[in-house]
Amino acid sequence: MKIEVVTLFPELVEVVTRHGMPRVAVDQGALQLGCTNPRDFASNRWRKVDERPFGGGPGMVMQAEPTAQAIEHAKAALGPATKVLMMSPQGERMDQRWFERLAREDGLVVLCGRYEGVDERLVAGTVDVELSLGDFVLSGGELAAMVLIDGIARLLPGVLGHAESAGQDSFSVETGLLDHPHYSRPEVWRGEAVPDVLMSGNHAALARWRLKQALGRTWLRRPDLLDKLELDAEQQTLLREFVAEQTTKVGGTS
Ligand code: 9D3
Repeated sequence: MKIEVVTLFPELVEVVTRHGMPRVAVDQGALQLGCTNPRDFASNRWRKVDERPFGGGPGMVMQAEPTAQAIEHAKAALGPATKVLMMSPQGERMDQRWFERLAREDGLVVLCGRYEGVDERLVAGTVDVELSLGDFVLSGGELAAMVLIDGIARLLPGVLGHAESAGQDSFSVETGLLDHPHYSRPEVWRGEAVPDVLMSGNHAALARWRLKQALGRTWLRRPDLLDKLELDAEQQTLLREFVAEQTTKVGGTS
């Protein structure tokens, strides 16, 4: 997979492949990351790429022409059929399903907006999809692009240790549940022991406990995720057990 990011801050975006899974993906040859800077296509002596908005208002707008030339340059490296994504607060909310879909592409161009936005004539004419991280205000699209690259890198074939599949993830579309809690050595830490079931060696009981914790935590923290699922009989029993234990806990001594 080749990703070309169109950005006024290439040095910021390149940081994402210096650590962790995206770095592994690059080292293994599963991912290539390049950046193209619209500033390199500015036609004025000052390499200026922003202008005041027609109609007035605060801030500046990224101009269409240098941005278009940067996208065309990026696309030339990847082939004319390559999808152009734009990181934008007006976009569709990114989620795991977007990562899974995009990880199947051979290449992507990712446009990062800065200032108040990008000239709409360019957006309408060249951008295939606008993607957002969520309903909060960032100062530009670069961090969103880095999130996207991180999320995609770990899905590329051969990048994750092959034992785990992406399907076991907390947010995988497959389980639709939050993850169960994790514990490691020492068995007692500052007076607190790990749950007995983890030390019992009973694999069936462990699997049931983990599923129960995953169901219970999803019920507590993200009930919206549970609404989308059809729980089977065992899952319903486990969740009911979790809920029963929870209400006795909250009740304290009662
Ligand atoms: C406060 C500025 N807003 C005026 C009403 C508009 C605005 C313009 C540009 C808000 C944010 C930005 C820059 N943000 C992004 O480019 C961005 C973003 C975000 O801000 N939040 C969540 N996801 C994303 S993806 C790209």
